[in-house]
Amino acid sequence: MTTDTSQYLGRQGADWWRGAVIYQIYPRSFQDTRGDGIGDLQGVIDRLDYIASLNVDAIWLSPFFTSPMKDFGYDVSDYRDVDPMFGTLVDFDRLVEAAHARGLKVTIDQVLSHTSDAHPWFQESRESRDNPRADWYVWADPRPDGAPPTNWQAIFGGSAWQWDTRRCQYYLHNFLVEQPDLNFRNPAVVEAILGEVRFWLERGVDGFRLDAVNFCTHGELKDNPPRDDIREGFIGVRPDNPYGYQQHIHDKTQPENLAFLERLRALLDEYPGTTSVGEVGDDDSLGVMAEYSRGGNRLHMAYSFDLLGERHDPEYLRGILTEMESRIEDGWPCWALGNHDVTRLASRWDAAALRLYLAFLLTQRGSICLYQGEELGLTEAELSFEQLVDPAGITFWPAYKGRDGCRTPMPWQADAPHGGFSRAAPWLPVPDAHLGLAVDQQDAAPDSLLNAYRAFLAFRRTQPALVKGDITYHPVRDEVLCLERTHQGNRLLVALNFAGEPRELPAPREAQSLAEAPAWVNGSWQDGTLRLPAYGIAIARCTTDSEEASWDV
Ligand code: TEU
Repeated sequence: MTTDTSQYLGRQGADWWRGAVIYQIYPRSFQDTRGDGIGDLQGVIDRLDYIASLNVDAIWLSPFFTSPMKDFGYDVSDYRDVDPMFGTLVDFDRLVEAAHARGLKVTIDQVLSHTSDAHPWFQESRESRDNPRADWYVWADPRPDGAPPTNWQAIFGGSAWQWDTRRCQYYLHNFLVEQPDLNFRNPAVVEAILGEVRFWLERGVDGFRLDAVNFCTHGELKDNPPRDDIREGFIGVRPDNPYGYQQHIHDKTQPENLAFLERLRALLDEYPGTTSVGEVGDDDSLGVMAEYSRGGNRLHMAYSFDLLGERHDPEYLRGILTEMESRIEDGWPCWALGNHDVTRLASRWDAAALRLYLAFLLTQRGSICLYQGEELGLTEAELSFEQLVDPAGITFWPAYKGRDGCRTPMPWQADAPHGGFSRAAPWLPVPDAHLGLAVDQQDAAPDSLLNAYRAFLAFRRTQPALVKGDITYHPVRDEVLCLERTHQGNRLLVALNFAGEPRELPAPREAQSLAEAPAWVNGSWQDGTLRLPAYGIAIARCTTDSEEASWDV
């Protein structure tokens, strides 16, 4: 193929983020250089060559800001500084410079919907009902009987309202008691928050992952109605958590939040080439992803938990993806199969099909997030109750074990203490089962999962149709999901066999296996027949003049 791919490499131009692959780093668990058992920014710097070797386009750093760490950094007490356990602002600046030198963009988490209760804004706000920041958080009087103002539930357990004895009022917290929600209905709060975001834009970041972005604006203080169809597999939405018993009509995803997103986008537009991806947790996440990312004046992208649950049959996956395509208009999705909030992919879906999942994820239309360790096939760590530190797991044990199992440290070296993560005992243990999967082991093995990720990511970069092309899905047949990506006359066919046994299907005669694809993309197209091994993958090119080539044979 003679197409000049340089403009599609995903790293160049102001829309580098469209179709980019973003590697999520959970700094506490990436690499410790200070010997305290907790990862740090210097550790990320030291491992940038590894990250660049994966052929990803960007990193997303989970929070490293000053924090009492009740929710491991998602409770920020100073938006403008680095927590001493992670290093300093100087380290951060060095990290940005070193990443850029390797062609990696740097995006950071912004936890704007709530602060830590140790944040000076909240400390002031809770002092009285008439201080200058009295209205910066969501305060409300009790009901006449002293009960909380509404029936809203916190995702991490209990009422979303916490009584405060100074003001003799309740404050709203959608997550932990120590994570009071900011009042985005107050224009002064919006101005202050935009100032915090500008601080990082001025420091040269390339974008933001916006935590729980649909929680920023709360609604009228009215009770949420009940629901009876509790879905499983999402944080908070589970039969053992009353958060899942309600329709979340009033507590989040309010139309007024759009005005905030538009202000935020206007700010980002002052810094060309920066981007944003909003995390959405809602009963209608796909609708909110579309609403938040369309129009060119809100977020650049949004992502949800729809591919982060237990279900992974091809009908389900196709259902989510086709619904997204039909609703997103000019918006842009971001997809992930793992993150720091959900059970590790290798333990959640079929461990035998990890190459299939990687090909599935990386052939979808949208940008992609990979979570550290996914490329190694790390399994969920089995921890005892005594080892847990995540408050969500401690509260809901044993029905829900929380998020520690997907947050254990990266294993770098099989024969080093703690897998080479730290000289000291880490904040969460490195499971023995992870040592055989350590980076040094997989680096040396050409057939390793790590090298499969590298190869597929390198291949994807050369295929504009996979990075930015349109997408169409065919009906699932015999557990085989078939899709097409088209871009400027190039047409790629992708077949993904979700069955644990081989499949043979009729296929367009014009389809020709793509020689550039990694060798383990092992299906074949021949004389109108597609042959796929168990969990096999096949990618073919159809020439432009074979538009009529059809799979519906
Ligand atoms: O998670 C947000 C979150 O859990 C919800 O938005 C989720 O989508 C919803 O429950 C599904 O219905 C983020 C972080 O990723 C997480 O680590 C933090 O603990 C949390 O916000 C609070 O900051």
